[in-house]
Amino acid sequence: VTTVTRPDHGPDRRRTPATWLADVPAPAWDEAAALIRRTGGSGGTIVLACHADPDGDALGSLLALHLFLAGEGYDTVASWGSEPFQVPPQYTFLPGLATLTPPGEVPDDPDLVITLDAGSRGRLGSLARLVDGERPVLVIDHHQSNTRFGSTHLVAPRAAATAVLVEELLHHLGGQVDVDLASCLYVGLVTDTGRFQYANTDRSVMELGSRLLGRGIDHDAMSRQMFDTHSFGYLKVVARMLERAVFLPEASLVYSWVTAEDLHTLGVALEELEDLIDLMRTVDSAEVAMIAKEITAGEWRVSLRSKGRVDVGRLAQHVGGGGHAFSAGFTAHRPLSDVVASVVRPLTDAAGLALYPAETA
Ligand SMILES: [Mn+2]
Repeated sequence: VTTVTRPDHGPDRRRTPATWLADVPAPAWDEAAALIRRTGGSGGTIVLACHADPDGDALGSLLALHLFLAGEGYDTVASWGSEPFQVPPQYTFLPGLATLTPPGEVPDDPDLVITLDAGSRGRLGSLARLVDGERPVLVIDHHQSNTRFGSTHLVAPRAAATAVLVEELLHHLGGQVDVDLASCLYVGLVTDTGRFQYANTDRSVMELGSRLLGRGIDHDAMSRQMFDTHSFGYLKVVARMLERAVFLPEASLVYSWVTAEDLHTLGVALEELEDLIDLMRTVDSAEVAMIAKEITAGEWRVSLRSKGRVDVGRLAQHVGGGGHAFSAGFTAHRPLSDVVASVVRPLTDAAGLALYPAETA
């Protein structure tokens, strides 16, 4: 049993030993902290990059680490490699958004790159080039499919969110989590746990949530904007998606799609559709839910969710994507019927692909 000593941050820092901690070799934390301190100490530039088209965990993790390091006097630049460089409307309350740098203005030759919530080099979009070559790259992530593309890795597939890992790193850096950092971390935690409802929600998640609430965050206002606020056009997109929904019992799959034309005519941004999949996954007779969103003509971004019996992370990897056992995705440039077939085939031949976890409770 390895015990990790953590600084005492007051009475609200009670902890249950978290299972996910065992995913990261203990020395990696000191290595990561030393790397950051060494770079900062010599006046070096640190580029922080989360995955392209960021979700709540990517944004929250990016901003928490960026705000902390900038506050400590580090020269940090925070960005992600996709255009338009725009924060989805549900996350505009996040602190520090004005300090973000568009990808085109990110320095080409930083002294350290830290990636957040990105499972592979490709997920960094136009910033992927920064992890090539000799410079140190610290990878902070919780995707089971992580390809270990850096030089130092804080990768814990059992961590509920990248924000969980960032909080741990902050403590190794001797950082205090103030209300702004807590707000960022909470966004990562609440979105990646499906509002504390997915199977990745364990005691350590609830305790982190509790610690963050202890910092005085405005969690109810944040939740309202993240989950309960939509444009009128969004309702119409939902209506079209539901109307098209298809149930395939032989694959235990329910799926639907949203076209680029829907988004254009109804004036809805792709980023607003992050939680559509949660509606699809409520269908009682389907183990797997899928939504395909058309980014540009013929290019589909596909989200997959599993209720737990099927490993959709492995399914997504099989078709060129990645993710977690119960939440994953991929991008495909082919006709929708082919996209659907590429998912249905392995689902109807699940034994061949070993999509099902070994033991089922
Ligand atoms: Mn995440």
